[in-house]
Amino acid sequence: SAVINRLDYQEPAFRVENINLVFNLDPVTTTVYNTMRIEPLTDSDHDLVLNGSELELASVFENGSPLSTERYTVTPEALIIRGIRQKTTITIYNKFHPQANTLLSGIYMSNGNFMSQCESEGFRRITYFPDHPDMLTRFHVEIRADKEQYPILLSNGNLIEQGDLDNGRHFAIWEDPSLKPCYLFALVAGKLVKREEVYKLANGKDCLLQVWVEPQNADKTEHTMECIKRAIHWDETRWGLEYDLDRFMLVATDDFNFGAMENKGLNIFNTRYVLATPKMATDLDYFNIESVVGHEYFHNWTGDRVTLRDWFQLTLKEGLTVFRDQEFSRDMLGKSAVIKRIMDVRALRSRQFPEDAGPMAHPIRPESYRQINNFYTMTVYEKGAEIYRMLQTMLGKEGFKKGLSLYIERNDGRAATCEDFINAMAEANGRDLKQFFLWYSQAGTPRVQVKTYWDPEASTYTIVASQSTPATPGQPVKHPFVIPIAVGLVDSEGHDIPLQLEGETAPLGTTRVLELKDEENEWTFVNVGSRPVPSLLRDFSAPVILDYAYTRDELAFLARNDADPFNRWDAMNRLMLGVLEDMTDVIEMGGKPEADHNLLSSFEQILTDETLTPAFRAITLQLPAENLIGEPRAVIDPDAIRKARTELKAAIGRRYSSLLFKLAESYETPGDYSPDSESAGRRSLKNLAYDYLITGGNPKALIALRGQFEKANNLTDKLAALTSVVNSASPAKTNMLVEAAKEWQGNPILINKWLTVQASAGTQPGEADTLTRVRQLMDCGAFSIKNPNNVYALILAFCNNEPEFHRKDGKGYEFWLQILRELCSVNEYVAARVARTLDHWKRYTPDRAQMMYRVLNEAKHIPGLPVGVQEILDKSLG
Ligand code: BAL
Ligand code: ZN
Repeated sequence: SAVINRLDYQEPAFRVENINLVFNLDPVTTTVYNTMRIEPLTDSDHDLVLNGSELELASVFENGSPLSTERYTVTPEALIIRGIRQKTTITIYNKFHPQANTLLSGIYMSNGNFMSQCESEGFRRITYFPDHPDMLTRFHVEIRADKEQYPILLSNGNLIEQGDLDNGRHFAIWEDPSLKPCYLFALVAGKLVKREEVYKLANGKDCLLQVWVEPQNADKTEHTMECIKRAIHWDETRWGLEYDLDRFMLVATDDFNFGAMENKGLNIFNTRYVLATPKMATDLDYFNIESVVGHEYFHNWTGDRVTLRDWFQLTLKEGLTVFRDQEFSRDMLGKSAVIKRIMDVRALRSRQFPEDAGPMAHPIRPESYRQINNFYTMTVYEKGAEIYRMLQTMLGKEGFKKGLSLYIERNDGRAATCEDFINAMAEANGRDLKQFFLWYSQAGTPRVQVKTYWDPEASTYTIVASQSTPATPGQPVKHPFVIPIAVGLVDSEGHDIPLQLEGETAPLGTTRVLELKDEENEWTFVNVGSRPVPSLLRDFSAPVILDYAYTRDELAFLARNDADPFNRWDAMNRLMLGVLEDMTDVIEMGGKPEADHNLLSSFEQILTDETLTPAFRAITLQLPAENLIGEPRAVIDPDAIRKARTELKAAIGRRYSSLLFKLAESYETPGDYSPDSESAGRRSLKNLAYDYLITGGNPKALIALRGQFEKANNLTDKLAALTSVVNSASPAKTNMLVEAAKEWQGNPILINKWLTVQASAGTQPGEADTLTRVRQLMDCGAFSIKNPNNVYALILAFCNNEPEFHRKDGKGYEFWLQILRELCSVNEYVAARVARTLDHWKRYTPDRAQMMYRVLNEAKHIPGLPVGVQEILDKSLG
C-alpha cells in the first residue's frame, strides 16, 4: 500500500457524535451491531469512508432502513457510503474471528479470554469506523457472552448495568463519559480475578482501582496496585493532574504486542509489566513495572484527554509520557535518582543513537510512513523524551510546568499537534521556540565538539562548542539545533568552581546551561585562577554525541570527583570504552591486549568508595555493552569485541579477586526480600562482583554462585547466578538450567527469562553452539511463535547476541530468514521487529555484510510479504 505523508492530512468531513456497540462474543465468530450518529461537517459532496479490515459485513442500515446497495461500496479496507448530507444514524452489522486473530490487533483470544488492542489501527478489525485518532466520539458498549466461560465483561468508563440473558449468557453495559478516539477503545471478557481498592483522590473523590488477572496470578498484583497509587499521587502533586473517572482498571495478558496500552480507564498490560513476587520478578522487573504503570496512567492526560491529530504526532503523547514516567521513577528513587538517568541514557545511546545513524533514521515526528507500527521506535519514544527534557532544562521546572498546564488547558478534549505543544510552551514562558522546533523535524544525532582555552594571565576559561549533524535518509543538509549544554568546571581539588560569565557582576551557581544555537558559539568564564577540568553535558542535558579530547587522566579524575553524579558515571564509561576500543584493535591485529592502569585504579577506587551507594558503584563498574563498543568502529567484528570485553572483565576479576570476594560477601541481603532501591543496589553490586570473579575463572566464585542459585529467596539473585554460570565455561550450567526449568515451568514470565539466558549466551568449547540450542528451545514445548513475548525472549535475544547471530558461516542469517518467513504469516508487527535486526548490515566485516545483503534481498520475495516488513527491508537495503 501507499506511502502516507504528514502534509497530506485532511480535516475530517464527518463527525461521529456517538457510537453504540453491541458485541455478541464468540471465539470463532463474534458479531457486532454498530450504530453511529453521523454528522457531515462540510457542504461538499464527501463520501463517508469507514475503515474495516478482515471484517465480514452482514448488513447496513440508515435511520433504521436497509441502505440501498447503490449507496455503498465494500472494499477489503473500507465501507464507503455515499450521499450523506445531513445528520444520519448508520447501523452496521458485521462479524470477525477472534480465535483466528494472531496479529493480536483488534479483539483476539488469550488463554481463553477475549482481549483487545486498538492502537494504532486495530479498531477497524472490530467494526467499520473512521479509524483515525482525530475522530473523537462517545462510546456506549454492550457486551454479551456466555456467563460461565466469560464471567467478567469489561470496557471503558462506567458500568451502567449488568444482568442475565437466555441460554446461559449475560451482558454488561459500559458507558464512557469522555470523548475518545477509537484507538483507546478496549474490551475484555473472560475468567479473571481482581485485586481492588478504593483510593481517595486529592480532590476528595473516591476512585475504584482494580487489577484484573487470570486466577493463577491472583497473588502477584500487590506491587502493581501500589504503583498505581503512587502514580496517581505523583501526577496530582507534581503536575496538578487529577484522575477523571470513577474507576481505573488494569488487565494483564500473556499475549500482547506492546508492553502495555493506555485505553481510557481500562489499561491492558503485558503480564511481564504486572505480575511480581520475589520469586518471579527481579529488582529491575519491580522497577520497570513501576515505570510502565506510571507511563500508562500518565497517558490519561497526555494521550487520552489530549490526543493526537494524526499518527505523525505520536511523539506528542509518547515522548512526553516517557519523559513524565522517567521523572516519576526518578522522584520515586530519592537519593538514587541518578541511576534512572544513567539507565535511560545507556538505552538511548545503545539503541536510539544507532537507529538515528542507520537506514531507519527518522525525526521524532516522521514525515511519511507505510506502516505506522514501524514508528513506535526508540526515536519517537526515547529521543522524544529527551526533547521534552531539554525544554524543562531550558525553561526550568516551573516554566515547563506552566507550559504543560497551558497546553492541557487549551487542548483538553482535542486532537492536538506538536505545534500546539510548542506554542503553549513558548507562550507560557515568553520564549521563541522556532529554532528549537527543529528537534521535531530533523533526524540524526548531533555531534558537539568542544574545545577549551585557559588563559592564566587573564584568569579566563573559554569554551568553544560547535555542532554538526550527519545527513540522514532524505535529509542531506541540517540546520543548527538549539542545544542546552550544562557545564561545570572542576578545580584540581575536585571542587566545582563558582561560574561567572564575562559581563556578569557575580558568580551564579556551579552548573550553567549554555545554549549552543549556531554552528559554533563560545563562552568565557572569568576568575578561573587555575586550569579546571570541564564537566560537560551534565545530567546528559541534550541527546548529542559530545566530543572532547579528555585524557585518560582527566576521565579518571572526573570519575572520582565530578559533583554531577551522571558525569561521574559517564567519565568512567568513556574511560572503559576507550580502553575497550584499544583492546579490540589489538585483538583484530592478532595481538594480546592489556588492561589500562588508569582504568584499573579507577575501578578499584570506585569499588571501595563507601561514600557512593552500592547501586551507583554497580552501574558505574559495568562494562559498556558490545554494540556501544562497535558503534565508533569503522568495521564491526563482533568476535573481536566480545573477546576484548571478556578479557577486560577477566583481567579485573583476577586482579581484584580478594577485594571483589570480600565485597560480594559483605553485600549479602539477608532476611526477607524487598525490592527497595538500597537492597536492590546491594544485590546488584554483589552480583557484579561475582560476575567479574567467575569471568576471571575463579572456582570459589562458582561455588558461591551455585550456592546462591540454590538458596536464593529472590529471583534477582537466582537469575544473576544462573546467568553468570551459563556464560562461564563451567559444565555446572547444564544442571542449573534443568533445575531452573523444573522450578519455573508453568510460569511464562520465568520461562521467557530462561529462554533469554540461553539465547544470549556465548558458545564455549565443546558445547553445542548457541544457534543449535535456540533451535532446540523452539521445539521444547515452552515456545510458541504466536506469542510475542516468546519471540522477543528467544529469537530477538539471539539476534542481539552479536557473535552468535553474526557467526561467520552465515547460519544466523539463514535462521533469521526462516523465522521472518514464519512470522510474516503469524504476526507482521513482530516480524517487522525481527526484520530490523539487520538494519546495520553495512557496518560489519565484508563477508558478513554480503551474506546479510543476500538474505535481506531473499526476504523481499516472501510470499504475501506484509507492507510493514517490506518497508523495513526497503529501507535497510536503501
Ligand atoms: N501507546 C502504546 C503503548 C504505550 O506507549 O503506552
Ligand atoms: Zn505510551
